[in-house]
Amino acid sequence: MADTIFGKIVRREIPADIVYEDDAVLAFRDLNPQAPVHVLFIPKRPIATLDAAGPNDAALLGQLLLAAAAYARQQGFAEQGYRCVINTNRDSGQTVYHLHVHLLAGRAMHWPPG
Ligand code: DGP
Repeated sequence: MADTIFGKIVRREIPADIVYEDDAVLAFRDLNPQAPVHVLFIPKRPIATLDAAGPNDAALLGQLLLAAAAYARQQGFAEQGYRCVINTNRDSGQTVYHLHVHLLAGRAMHWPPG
């Protein structure tokens, strides 16, 4: 897949406010936050979209979600609630084609989303 701005963040070629890292996952604050807490969880090994993921990516996708959930618990907002979003392709509003989980928290959110 084509390199993206998130690939540059993984390689530390551009700065980001990194809040979590392990062998497979990197998490950093969104540049354009949509909630008081807005963190992006990305796989270090890039996958362009959820639509491009396959059975070989199953464990990695699980790691992303579990890392987001653990962060929410550690930061103390899990019980109050949060939202995880994976925008996928054009109609969802995906702009960076390196799969990422948006973790949003710190305010009440509406459903259905716009
Ligand atoms: P999406 O629309 O789902 O593809 O979300 C991409 C998000 O990435 C968007 O909320 C803004 C964020 N973003 C874009 N460029 C950068 C960047 O260089 N640094 C950081 N921290 N976030 C970025």
